[in-house]
Amino acid sequence: MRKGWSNAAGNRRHETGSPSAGRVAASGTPERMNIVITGHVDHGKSTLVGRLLTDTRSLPEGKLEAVRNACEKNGRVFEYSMLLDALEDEQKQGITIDSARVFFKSARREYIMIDAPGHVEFLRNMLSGASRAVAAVLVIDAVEGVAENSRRHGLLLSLLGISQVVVVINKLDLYRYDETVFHAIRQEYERYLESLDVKPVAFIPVSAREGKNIVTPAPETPWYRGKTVLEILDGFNNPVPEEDAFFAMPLQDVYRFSNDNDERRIYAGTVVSGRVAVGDRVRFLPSGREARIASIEAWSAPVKTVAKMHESTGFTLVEDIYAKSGEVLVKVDENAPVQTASRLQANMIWLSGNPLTFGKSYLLKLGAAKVEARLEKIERVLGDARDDMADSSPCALNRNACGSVILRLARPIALTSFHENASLGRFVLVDDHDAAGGGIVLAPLPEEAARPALPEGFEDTLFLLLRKYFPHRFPDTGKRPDPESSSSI
Ligand SMILES: Nc1nc2c(ncn2[C@@H]2O[C@H](COP(=O)(O)OP(=O)(O)OP(=O)(O)O)[C@@H](O)[C@H]2O)c(=O)[nH]1
Ligand SMILES: [Mg+2]
Repeated sequence: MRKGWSNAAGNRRHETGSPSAGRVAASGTPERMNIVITGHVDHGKSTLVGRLLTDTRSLPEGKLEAVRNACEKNGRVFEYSMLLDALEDEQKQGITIDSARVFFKSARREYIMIDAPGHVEFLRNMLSGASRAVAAVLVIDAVEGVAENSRRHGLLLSLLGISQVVVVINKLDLYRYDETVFHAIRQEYERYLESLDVKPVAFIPVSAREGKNIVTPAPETPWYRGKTVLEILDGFNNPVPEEDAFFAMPLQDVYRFSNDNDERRIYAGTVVSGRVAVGDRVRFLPSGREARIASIEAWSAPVKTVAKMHESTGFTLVEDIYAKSGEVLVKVDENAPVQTASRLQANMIWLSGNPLTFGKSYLLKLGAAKVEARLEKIERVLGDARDDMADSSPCALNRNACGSVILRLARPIALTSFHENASLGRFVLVDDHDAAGGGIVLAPLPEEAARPALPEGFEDTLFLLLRKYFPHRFPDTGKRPDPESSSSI
């Protein structure tokens, strides 16, 4: 076993893992699936997850009883969602970094459930767990019916290309499992999702609180012959990591061994495609620097010689090179479709009250890369989630609007289309420290062809006109106005 490693500031990092399930072995990893759970506020997302944890017996020994007893002592009504809070408290005490994730296990595989309380959180989670979600559960409260976030999240899933979707219509106990309530909501939501090209695998009538049709079929819904939530989840497929899929790993950080005399660096990240082995020659993109893998490091785990897709890992290199977090490692002898580009065509959703607009600078986060981005073009806009109206001359993406856009980055980054690799083809745009929008890369684009030269004297004439019509913006100082400021007339 290797010595622990630390980041440059000397803070020890822990491996991500769940103390509750504790089943994520460092080696011989069983199949694992990331699922995002979405839906409007209070529709029962946390209750559903709490139920799944309980009914699959994934909770730590005694946890359920402890929470029930605590409720009784304090005169509170027990809620399944409290189990998540209890786990979160436990996680805060030490082991897991990402508290939005909950683990449970079926006979088929392990699940990482990402509980997204709201759309902004949903987007934030895209930065970590949810961005790797391969399937989604959409929860709808039977009493409230299809709500704003039910639509918004459907739209978001469509834009993110998450095609394995199950809709659960919850709280049917409040209607004594009335079939007509279920069908009415199903019909309305199905029609909406159809317009987005989202085809759920199933609509399931459930009561999360009572545990009906979650893990075991409910006798209260004899009219429903479909599968339970867990059966549907078990039927979802992880993308098959092809044996010869290209290797790619966004570089998250560079650490030094905590051992004082050890000068080596560890290049750390999560493998998002393929595999890499000691001895392989890797290239960092966009810098193009190359080096050979000397060792593969793991925290509290036996020494390994291979790192595979989904594994968080760290390498040392034979030739220590300067590399920045955000670069992407590929293998020199593979033809990985990872491209270096400073423009990209994307499908986006915008969630902030301040519209996505031209002339403004945003922070784009893709993989481990963070780069300044500007809107270059809006090719098409879909309106609010409620009305898919097309706008022919869009000048901004307003709150909750979706669109196809072209973004220009301040410097090139390494990426793929979403189709090639989900992790390297998905991004979030940050506006003023808030995750304000997100999307998927349809295509990395080449640099624009150089602009044709302007006719002689054109700029001077233009500036004279600007000064004439916008004297407040371009006072006559005897100098030419700064062309940069012309965008903010
Ligand atoms: N009657 C009934 N109530 C339920 C059911 N599922 C959830 N609830 C109740 O609905 C309320 C909200 O449930 P949560 O699970 O916290 O909802 P949520 O979607 O996680 O809410 P946010 O995280 O705030 O968005 C709680 O009081 C639950 O007890 C159900 O199947 N039947
Ligand atoms: Mg919740």
